[in-house]
Amino acid sequence: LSKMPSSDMAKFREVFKKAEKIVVLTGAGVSAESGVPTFRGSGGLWRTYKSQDLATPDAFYRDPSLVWEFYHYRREVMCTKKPNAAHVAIAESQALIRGKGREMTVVTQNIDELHHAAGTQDVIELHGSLFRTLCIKCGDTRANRDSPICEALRGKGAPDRDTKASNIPEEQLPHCQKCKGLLRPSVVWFGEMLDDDILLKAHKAIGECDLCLVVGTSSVVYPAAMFAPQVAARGVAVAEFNMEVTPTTQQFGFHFQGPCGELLPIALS
Ligand code: BJW
Ligand code: ZN
Repeated sequence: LSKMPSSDMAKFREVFKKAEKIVVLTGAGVSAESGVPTFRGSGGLWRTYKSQDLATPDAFYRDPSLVWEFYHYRREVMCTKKPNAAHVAIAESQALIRGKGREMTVVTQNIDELHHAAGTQDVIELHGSLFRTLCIKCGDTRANRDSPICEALRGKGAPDRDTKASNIPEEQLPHCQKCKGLLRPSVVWFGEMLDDDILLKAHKAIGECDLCLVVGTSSVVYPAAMFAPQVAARGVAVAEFNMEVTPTTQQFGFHFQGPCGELLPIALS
């Protein structure tokens, strides 16, 4: 018989104060209050495309110009966005907890680097970063914050549904400094494997933690979607912070419904 999760904040804070190894697993909802559209929310459309349709290797090989326009747009949007109260609460809490010899590991599905910007250390980025590139020829990966990332994309990428595709010739898209191969965003698309080292680190943190917070994720994308249920299956406390219930809510001990920018500063204070 499944029991409803508790929304007793005082009870959560007791568990939180005793925890030695905490994992905070985040998704797009943690950046929503910074004004970054979530993946599956109402702002998740770009032109006539669902984000899911462009975040695939097939889409990139079929039309690299279109997919670059989409990621260029999202890189440029991030120039105007700052960490919000949820990112800050997590970063400050990690510093305090580490100062006491305990551990907090942040595992994120986001590619926006806002956890870094807030000062969180050792962020495990499951799905890569908007601000890294990957060469499809030699595999070189490196940080890149150029704006625009190449001249041909300057002023391109407008999200309105009637914007025409720019059809930029492949030779004018971003290219590798080492081997001149075509670059792609260093993100994990549907059907692609997550990086082995990153997955290993995430599994270690998930396997060792004695408290897990799941913040702003719809919990539908694997393998990330099974991390918190795995923790709950060990009998360890899991607390979900989300505007809605998710397919995994029933498996967790705590569920706090509302904006995480309001809930986390209280929960982690
Ligand atoms: C708030 C809030 C506020 C809003 N406060 N909350 C097993 C079963 C079925 C399928 C699979 C499976 N294993 C693998 C698959 C296939 C696939 C998958 O999971 N598909 C499912 C959709 C069914 N997985 C993969 O392909 C993965 N690869 C893999 O497993 O390789 C091996 C393999 C390959 C092929 C077959 C089988 C195995 C790779 C997944 C990579 C995902 N990449 C993306 C794109 C990254 C780049 C980019 O951004 O462009 O990552 S997809 C997209 O979803 C993005 C996100 O990180 C990810 C998760 O989304 P998230 O963060 O949860 O966002 P939303 O928008 O969905 O939810 C926001 C939430 O916030 C909502 O709940 C709101 O309520 C809440 N919220 N405001 C608190 N203020
Ligand atoms: Zn290269």
